[in-house]
Amino acid sequence: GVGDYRSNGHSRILENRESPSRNPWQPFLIGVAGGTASGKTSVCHKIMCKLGQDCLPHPERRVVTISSDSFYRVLTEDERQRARLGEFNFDHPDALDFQLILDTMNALLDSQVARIPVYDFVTHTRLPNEYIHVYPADVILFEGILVFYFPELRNLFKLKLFVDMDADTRLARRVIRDLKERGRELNSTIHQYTLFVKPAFEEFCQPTKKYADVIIPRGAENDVAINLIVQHIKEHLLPMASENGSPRRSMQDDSNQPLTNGVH
Ligand code: UZR
Ligand code: MG
Repeated sequence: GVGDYRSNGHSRILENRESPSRNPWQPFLIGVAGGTASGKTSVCHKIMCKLGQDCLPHPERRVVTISSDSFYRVLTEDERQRARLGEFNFDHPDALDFQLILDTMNALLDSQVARIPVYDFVTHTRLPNEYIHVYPADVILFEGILVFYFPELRNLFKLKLFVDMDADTRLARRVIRDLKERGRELNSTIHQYTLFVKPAFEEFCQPTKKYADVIIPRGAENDVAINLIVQHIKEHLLPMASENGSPRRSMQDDSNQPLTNGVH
């Protein structure tokens, strides 16, 4: 939904900027890569839940997830025609608007509100005058098959996760998802997978696994790995836990509580 990316980090950003003794506040940017249907979205959701974010109203969330699906390039008429015939490769890095991704991530790291386009997969254009506003949060998860492909983007991540899942499981899930959620036909799903998805995974996604700090086998099922990551995120955020003598609620002490202390 449109509100999904919302998070209100304003009050604390301003407070931190007024404190000269402290490094400028920056969101903790996490990249989440992995093949199609590997469980990237589910892993991000689980991380948010375990940080107590899912139960918060969107404007109060301190953790936001952004998907690279929002950043597909607007296609030319010729490309759109090919897309309609299933002959356009959406799994190739060129299908993404890399500059817009970079500008958006840099804006968020610079504590600015970012405006993200809403991509329409039916027309392969961006919905006119429709944007999702992302407010700088404490933790920003950016997930997508190719988020480690571009070096400039890759270097912005403070933590890089690769969600690993067997290719046959991913194909099975992708087929079910395309048929159920995307209204596609079995034949065209298999055709697209064979022609584009699989080769692009092997050429552009799989090789980026080596850049990961943590590889998560079995994807979202792997609660042990997800718990370790959540613990790491909490520890990284801990130095910011108190402010001007008024202690923030420690994220470590109350892992089941939402991170709402900046919101008054
Ligand atoms: P993941 N994709 C869609 O087919 N429709 C959408 O609305 C969004 C994404 C496909 C995309 C790529 N290619 O293969 C894959 N196309 O989903 C990436 N077309 O998404 O990482 O969740 O599998
Ligand atoms: Mg997904």
